Amino acid sequence: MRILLVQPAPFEPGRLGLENVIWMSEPVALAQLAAMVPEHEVRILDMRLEPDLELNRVLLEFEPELVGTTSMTTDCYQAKAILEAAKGTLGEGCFTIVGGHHPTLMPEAFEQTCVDAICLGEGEETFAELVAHLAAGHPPRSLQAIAGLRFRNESSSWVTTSKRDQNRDLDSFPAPARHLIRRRPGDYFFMTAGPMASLSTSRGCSFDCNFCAIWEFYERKTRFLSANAICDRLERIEEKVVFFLDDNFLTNRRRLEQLCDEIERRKIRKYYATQGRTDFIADNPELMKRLRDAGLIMVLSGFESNEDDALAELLKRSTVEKNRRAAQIMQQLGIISTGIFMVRQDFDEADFDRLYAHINDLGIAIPLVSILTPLPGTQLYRQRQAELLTDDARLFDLLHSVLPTKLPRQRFYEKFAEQRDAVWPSVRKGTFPAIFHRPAFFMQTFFGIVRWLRKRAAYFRIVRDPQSHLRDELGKIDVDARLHPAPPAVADARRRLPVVRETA
Ligand code: B12
Ligand code: SF4
Repeated sequence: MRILLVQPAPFEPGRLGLENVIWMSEPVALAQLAAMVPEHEVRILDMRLEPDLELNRVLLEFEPELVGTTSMTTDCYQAKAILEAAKGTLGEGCFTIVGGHHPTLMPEAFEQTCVDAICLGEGEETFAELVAHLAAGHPPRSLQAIAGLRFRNESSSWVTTSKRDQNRDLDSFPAPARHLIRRRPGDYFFMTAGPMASLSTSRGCSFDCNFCAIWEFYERKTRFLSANAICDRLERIEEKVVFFLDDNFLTNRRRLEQLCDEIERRKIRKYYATQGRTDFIADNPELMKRLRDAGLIMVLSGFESNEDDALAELLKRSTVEKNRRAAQIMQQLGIISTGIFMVRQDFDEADFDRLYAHINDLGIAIPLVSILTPLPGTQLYRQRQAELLTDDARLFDLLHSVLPTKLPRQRFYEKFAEQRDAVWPSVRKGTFPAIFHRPAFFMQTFFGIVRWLRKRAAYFRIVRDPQSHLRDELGKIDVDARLHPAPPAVADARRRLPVVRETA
């Protein structure tokens, strides 16, 4: 079977968005699916890196019998546009499917005639069974036997099949078919570091922050690729820089220790970036040192707030003190800290200033300030759905406020746009120790620095301009609704559930 897997582009290239300047990762989900059907002819097309018309060219030239795409919430319209183009060009003979976080958590958004099936949850086995079914010539509207799908049946009604188990040992999945990803220098990067490969080494998280759906997507279970399997994959990766995509890589101490042992034993010399919680860093300085020595260069963590109450409200189950300690440890070790902070809709001007002062006090090398956003599938979404000003998926990018703000919107965005300049002392304080401790790494990123400075200049013009936020909202957020004051805090609605941690 000819299969085309397409990574959607952010809906308007060049506007606000992480991919533009901060983080562009390989289309790992698509490479993972491709690895499940090695007997078929599969192509991967990353539309974030291709001209718009490339999709039409490939559709006409390759004539795929199946087109699949993936979607976060913000990719929703572009993902549908891809499947629309496939149906429009190739007709009903081309089977279309979408999977990923948004289709799983909000499948109704994809129940359209250009979509034949929606993959719910983890995709590997569902996709392999679907391809085998279609390749054997079985009817495309009769998929009841394949678990983990929502599909259009013969009478064009949407039906859901039985639930797909998400228990399979991660080591038993084949490694992603990375050879199908076209990689040119500079395509995939984190800030100045690249060329960069991406590797997912665990699924799920044992915490339950109310703004995040990872733990719900993976049904409160966390599964890990073993240290051995990680190293087997690392040895096949040419890139010097590897991003471990796990949402919470810094957990399960035993696995991390085994990973350090195995990297040392096999003499794998690479640099690693990843995501992890600050409380783990604060509580495990020795292990962080070992990870640094094994090549860990950057950790992205959700610091979220300068107030313990706000952290408790988010069910973050950590403290400002842990954040502070983690920032110190990373400076001491020369690990670059990327810190995500959240601006809330009830912020007044002094709250913005206090947050920026706090970031400068911590000395985070790469501080990223986002806006509290109830993403579909989260507890926060369920709590605050009635207050949403829009359901336009493009604005759920954490850079626009989909809830009413206490400050007038213009002023809210003016204060938000101040961040780039306001937290510059933090960048200096956080970056110099890293350069001092890791000169070899920074020398290697020279071309990345040049490339990044060019992108940054274009990007900062947009980010620094509060009007760009307001322009993006035109026609999407009701002007009258912008004037509504923020409702009182929803503290009563807090849910406090016991946390189940891995036994390390
Ligand atoms: C890398 C990454 C990015 C990259 C690009 C992602 C990409 N699509 O290539 C970048 C940095 C650009 C990014 C940006 C953002 N991201 Co992001 N990102 C991730 C991350 C860490 C890894 C994605 C990944 O490759 N996972 C590994 C693969 C194997 O897993 P998977 O994608 O889930 O795929 C499996 C299934 O979903 C399914 N599947 C997926 N696609 C398909 C397609 C088909 C056809 C089928 C059958 C199955 C299928 O099968 C796969 C294998 O089991 C995830 C967290 C995570 N752990 O997944 C967050 C995540 C996807 N991001 C998220 C968010 C919120 C964002 C941002 C909005 C905000 C932010 N983080 O700052 C921005 C939006 C950017 C924009 N355009 O405005 C949320 C999405 C929530 C949602 N409701 O959509 C996640 C889940 C993080 C979280 N903790 O909530 N992100
Ligand atoms: S610790 Fe991170 S991945 Fe886990 S639930 Fe909280 S935000 Fe999500």
